Amino acid sequence: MQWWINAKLATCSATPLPADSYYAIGVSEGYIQQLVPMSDWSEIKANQTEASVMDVNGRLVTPGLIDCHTHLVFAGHRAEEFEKRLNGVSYAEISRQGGGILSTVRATRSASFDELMESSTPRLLALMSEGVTTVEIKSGYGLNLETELKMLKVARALGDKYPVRVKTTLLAAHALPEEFKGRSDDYIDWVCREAIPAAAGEGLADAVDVFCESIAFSPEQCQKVFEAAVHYGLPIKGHMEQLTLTGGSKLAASYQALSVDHVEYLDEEGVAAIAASGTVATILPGAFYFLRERQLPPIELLRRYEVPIALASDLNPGSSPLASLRLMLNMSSTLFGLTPQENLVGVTRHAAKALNEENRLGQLQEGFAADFIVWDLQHPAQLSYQFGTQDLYQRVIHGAVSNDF
Ligand code: DI6
Ligand code: FE
Repeated sequence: MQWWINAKLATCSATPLPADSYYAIGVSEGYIQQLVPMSDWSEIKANQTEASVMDVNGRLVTPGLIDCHTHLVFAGHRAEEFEKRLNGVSYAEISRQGGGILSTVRATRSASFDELMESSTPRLLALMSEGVTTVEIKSGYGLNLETELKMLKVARALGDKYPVRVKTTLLAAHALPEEFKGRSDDYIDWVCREAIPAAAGEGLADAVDVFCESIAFSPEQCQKVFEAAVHYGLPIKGHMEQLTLTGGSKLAASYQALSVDHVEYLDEEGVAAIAASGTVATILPGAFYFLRERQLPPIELLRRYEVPIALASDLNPGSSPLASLRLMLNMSSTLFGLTPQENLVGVTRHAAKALNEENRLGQLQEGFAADFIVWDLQHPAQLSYQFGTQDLYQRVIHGAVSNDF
């Protein structure tokens, strides 16, 4: 058994341990086997034959952070578009000029597998270096079979190459590709008949996502995608109520969605529906901030209905080119009013639930994966309070220390 001793734990479990005591964490075979108060340590130590012991000297230990919504595999950038918007050109006009999501689609289609690996790696490493041990990565900049699958393969390959867990999501219903202009129902048919079966058949997707929005796909179209996903045994998620109220969240709830994401325009009916289905609401403060949105997500309603709230970076070239989950922890409090405790659970236990991993990841609990971060911090609220400070002391994933990658 390997031990980390004198740890101040933020377990992120529903039933927390007493906050002020120090614990020893016993790990073997990649899992947390024991959590014991330090008052019992001498007895345990005496019974250990080949124990290796790491004294963390009272440092804070949390579960590894989980970024449960990213689009970090893409080619190119959209800095000119950012500049244009600041010079007064609207997002819609940029779209009409062939910019927006479709400009990233063109760049991603022309990039090779290796080029995509290369352009995505620094974004992944940035997240990892600040404590992320699990990341979700979506497709959605391919919009044809070859490139959607290429993106998912790159995502899987990143998980094989670096000490991080990657969960993949097929987001073929992200935007309408140029070749289907004026034929969005035909495109949705293609998503259901070709894209979902191919991704499911090759084991490349852990879930299926849609962009349900006035500028993307209608609830009726998203329902077809959900039907196909269910048929192939894949759980569903949705980009819902980001710019308008579409009723997409209620629809997603009727398919037991893992999460509905953005949800700025979600109404009480929708909140009640996702509360009943056990769906996570994932808030994305980076996109809200970057697009200078004004409509705040209904945090009070989500609290009242006890909806689990996760938060994520939405890392993408158009609406959140921000490769930092720590920044999201800070913005979640400063922009949306979440408490530091809500934030921490939002990037651990609730984020794990949003990825269908609630029984394995996101908590310091016996039987959970030994993914945790030892911080050069004393209080868990510091994770939300300060930003840009280098606070990571040790990163442990599947029981192995992985500070260098
Ligand atoms: N919602 C978003 O915020 C991103 N995708 C989505 O469905 C935007 C993606 C982009 O602009 O490239
Ligand atoms: Fe997104």
